[in-house]
Amino acid sequence: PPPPPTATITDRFSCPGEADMNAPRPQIPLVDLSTPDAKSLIIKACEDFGFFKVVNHGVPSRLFYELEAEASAFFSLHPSLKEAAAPPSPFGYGNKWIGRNGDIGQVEYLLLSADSHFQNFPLTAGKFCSAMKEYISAVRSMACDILELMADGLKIQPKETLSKLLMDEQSDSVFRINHYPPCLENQSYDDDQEEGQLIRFGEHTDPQIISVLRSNSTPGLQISLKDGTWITVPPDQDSFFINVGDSLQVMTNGRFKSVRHRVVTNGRESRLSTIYFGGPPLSEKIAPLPSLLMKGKESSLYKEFTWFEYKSSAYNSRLADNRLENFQHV
Ligand code: GA4
Repeated sequence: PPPPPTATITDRFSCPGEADMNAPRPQIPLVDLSTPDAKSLIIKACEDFGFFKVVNHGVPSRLFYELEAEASAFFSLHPSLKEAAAPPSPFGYGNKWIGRNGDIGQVEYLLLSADSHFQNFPLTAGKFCSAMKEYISAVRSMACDILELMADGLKIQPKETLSKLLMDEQSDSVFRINHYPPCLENQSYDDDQEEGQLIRFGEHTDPQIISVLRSNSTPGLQISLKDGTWITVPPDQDSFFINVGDSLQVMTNGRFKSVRHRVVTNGRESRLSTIYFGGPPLSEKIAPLPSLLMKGKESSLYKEFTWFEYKSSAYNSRLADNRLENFQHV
């Protein structure tokens, strides 16, 4: 049986570290992938936020609307049918429990390997699987374009240094679909209650290299700024949102920051999000890229480790933990 929860889903969103309401709120960085300044905007966004929004990404909207329709149909099935696809460890349907170490959220989800052919998954046939495959392949290719712009902007050669990790046959990438159903009457809050918000997916950073998120038009995503204040990301169903993951923070020797994020909703409308987590092969060594250590002038902030070692340690941690701490040089 899973360990007892240590937080409750009805925890009210109090605002420790909430920014001064009168202070100007920083805008989420926006990158138009079709413009020549995309490269420099991406670098700046990754340094300042570890997060940005992407437009003109070239992924046909048909792909995400088809996937959304299939995913909604799946989540509206009778619980016993969804449970047939459980547990989520390593891959399958999950409900409330996040990871294996006692974290919970008011969310149901599907967790799949983005690199397999969904073997061991009960819904391997049919439109849902083909929609996922098509979507994952388009999103992976966009993530690779972005990683190549990053490499170029950071003067890393060859420019495929980062993208090839996602294209590798052994790449350990994950695909996740999160569904936040409307809350029961007594769990949602009135408009006039300022703090009427529920934390649905607790704060965390993503362990991989890069994450690509797309959601429907229900708000919920928040990111943490460097000073610890939270800002709400206005939803945009036609755009993608990019997160720097822990591994990319290490490869850039801390120049890019993996972004802390969480999902907070008022529980009224249902939110659906799909996330591709681009990870390297398990045997890949994760370390600052030599060309970024400025010809030996800058020392590495991190101990060298393989993705397997980092992932194992991450999967044994709690959601909100600072997972890179154990891998930092003191
Ligand atoms: C966060 C990013 C991805 O959703 C995920 C998550 C994973 C899980 O849900 O099983 C983890 C979480 C994520 C990081 C710490 C561990 C593992 C839950 C958790 C408490 C699939 C991933 O790769 O790491």
